[in-house]
Amino acid sequence: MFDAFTKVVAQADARGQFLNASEIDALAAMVSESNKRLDAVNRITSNASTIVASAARQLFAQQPALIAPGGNAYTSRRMAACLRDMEIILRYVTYSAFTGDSSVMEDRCLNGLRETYLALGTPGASVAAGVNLMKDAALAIVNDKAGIAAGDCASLSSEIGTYFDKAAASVA
Ligand code: PEB
Repeated sequence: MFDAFTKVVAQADARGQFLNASEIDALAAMVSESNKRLDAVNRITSNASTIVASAARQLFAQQPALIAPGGNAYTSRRMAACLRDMEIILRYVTYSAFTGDSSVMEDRCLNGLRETYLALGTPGASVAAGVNLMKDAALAIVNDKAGIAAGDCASLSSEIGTYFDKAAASVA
């Protein structure tokens, strides 16, 4: 498991080189902007159940077959498993956003997930659609201007977006 710092160190070590100026500059920028990152992680974390519930509601509105008899989220057991899976994926996105690196999510959540869904008969494309809906809901909350010091969060938002994209692509 890497974070933005250990990843750069591992890459430099593999080359047998010191950290170069652009690597140090990039990490220094990450440190100087770190309050935004912590605020974003805090906002997603403290609104996790809202993000999961609103994404799931939209997913089932768009794909009603999932909750119809015989559907992959039909019966409260499957519905509970589905909401739980969405929450697990969102949790790993927050870890990735916190550390600035997706390896924790790739290693502990996404690795083998496509094969798991294939074996379960759970439609990966629908899970991916759910992840994309969580992305929209989470980024709307991250970018909410209310109650927070104004700042440019474009690059942080797009970085966080890539973690959702990675999760969606790994199961689609
Ligand atoms: C992954 N999901 C399910 C299972 C596992 C995971 C291992 C089988 C065991 C169980 O039922 O608990 N577990 C989950 C995960 C990690 C993990 C991400 C990462 C560390 O350990 N059904 C739908 C939607 C979708 C869904 C498309 C978006 O209609 C999910 C939610 N996952 C779903 C369902 C099941 C499941 C299991 C319905 C139950 C499948 C079944 O038993 O029929």
